[in-house]
Amino acid sequence: MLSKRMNQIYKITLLFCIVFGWHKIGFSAPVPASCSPATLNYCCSFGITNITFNTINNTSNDGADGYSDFTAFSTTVLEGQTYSLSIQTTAPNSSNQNYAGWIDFNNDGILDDVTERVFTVTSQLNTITNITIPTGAVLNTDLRLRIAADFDLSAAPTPCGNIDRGQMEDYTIVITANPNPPIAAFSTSDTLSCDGNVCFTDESLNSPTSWLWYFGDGTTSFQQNPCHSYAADGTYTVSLIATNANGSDSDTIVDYITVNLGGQVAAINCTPATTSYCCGYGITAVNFADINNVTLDGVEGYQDFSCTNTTIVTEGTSYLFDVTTGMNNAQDVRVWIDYDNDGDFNNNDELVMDAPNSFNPSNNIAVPVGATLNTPLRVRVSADIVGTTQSACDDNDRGQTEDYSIIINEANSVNESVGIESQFILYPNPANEVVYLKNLTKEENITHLAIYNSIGKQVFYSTALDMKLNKINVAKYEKGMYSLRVVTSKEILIKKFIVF
Ligand SMILES: [Ca+2]
Ligand SMILES: [Ca+2]
Ligand SMILES: [Ca+2]
Ligand SMILES: [Ca+2]
Repeated sequence: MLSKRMNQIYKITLLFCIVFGWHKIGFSAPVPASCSPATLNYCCSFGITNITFNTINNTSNDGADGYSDFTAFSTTVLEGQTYSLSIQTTAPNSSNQNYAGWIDFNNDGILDDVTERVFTVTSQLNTITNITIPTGAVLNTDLRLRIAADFDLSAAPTPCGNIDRGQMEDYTIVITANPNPPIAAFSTSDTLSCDGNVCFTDESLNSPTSWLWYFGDGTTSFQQNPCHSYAADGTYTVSLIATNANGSDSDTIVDYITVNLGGQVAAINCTPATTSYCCGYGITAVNFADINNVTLDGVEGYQDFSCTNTTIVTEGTSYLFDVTTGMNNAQDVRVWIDYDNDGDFNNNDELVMDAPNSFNPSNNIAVPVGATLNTPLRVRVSADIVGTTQSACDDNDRGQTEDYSIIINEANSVNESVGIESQFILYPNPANEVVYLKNLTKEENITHLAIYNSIGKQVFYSTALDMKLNKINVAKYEKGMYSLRVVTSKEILIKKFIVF
């Protein structure tokens, strides 16, 4: 009798499990994890006090609880969908944390730091980030989701490394097959390009398995995340058709990409990296003439705004250069302008602001006469921990480097000057081998000479000059009209001549 009743209970339980699934009745959990990292050096409310992810909304104690197994909290998600994850930490903790997360997609109990990492957030207080569920994971099974929060001056969290001050929390997710066709979407960070190279990111939902891109210049690609090189200036409309086993969808963005090949600054052989970012170091705004660029701090590392943030200035004129670095940390702030457009910054005459140990410095910058004209020139801004003596190529310790550009126009006052000009004689004109510049004045020293071709490109520059007579070799110049700029101790003259 007893045996029969036990048998009935067993059958009912089995039926229950088959019908409703293990996880729905609370008996199940992910396979055990290979590790449960401890919290070391807990203090000051570090850790996680709320996780909100899909249907999970769990408020908990901070890192004082150490590793916390919340796998009783489960949520079901679709393959190929992206879900928002919110992580909160509570006052009085006012220190930023590094966050990371992993999902045991293959259900082997091991959280692989590369293939199963689903997000990384560096040095934030509270954060909202996205988790995209890939295809190919084990379906309809309880899988472990692990979330780590750690002191941002410690090593970044790994799935099995102990935590410094913060904590790890584990949850359960169940991934189910996605029956939907794609919803096509894409983006790029290069909507304005000066080198013509544009990389696109597929942001389609529901896991497309093939892609067809139309770049707007008659070319296409089947890659998921293609980079394309536009050969000509213009504005281009871009389309993407995304397809999976359930169907297709397309997305078109009209006039999405603008290519301006003339805006390209000279290449430079260094782009300083940010090491050990923390605590709000870096640059949050730059204002200079028409440049007004508000950005994130050093968390973004090196940023090249030389194509998208450019301004026109006039030689011999002063402009306020204003760098916002925030009030958290004094920083060493420096600004360089590549006035001679050689792709290199020298500290003698191209370091235009040197503001050590300062907050939000600004400086009046006088654009010199004699710089390369009518050409985009690279401007470099660096903000870094106090006490380093960085050059324009050194990596930043905590802070960051940002590049901008300027185009220098001639001052109106130097157009075809009068008066004493007649005492500087240029001959022969036209020329095909050499030209001579003779100075008939007694008191004016020539400080430098520069020659520009018909499109404003500098083809000659010299400060090694004779007081009375200078000879310039033009034998290798292409035929055409040239402008010789004569800069003296008193004035600037323009002399036009022809090479034949
Ligand atoms: Ca917690
Ligand atoms: Ca795994
Ligand atoms: Ca910035
Ligand atoms: Ca230079």
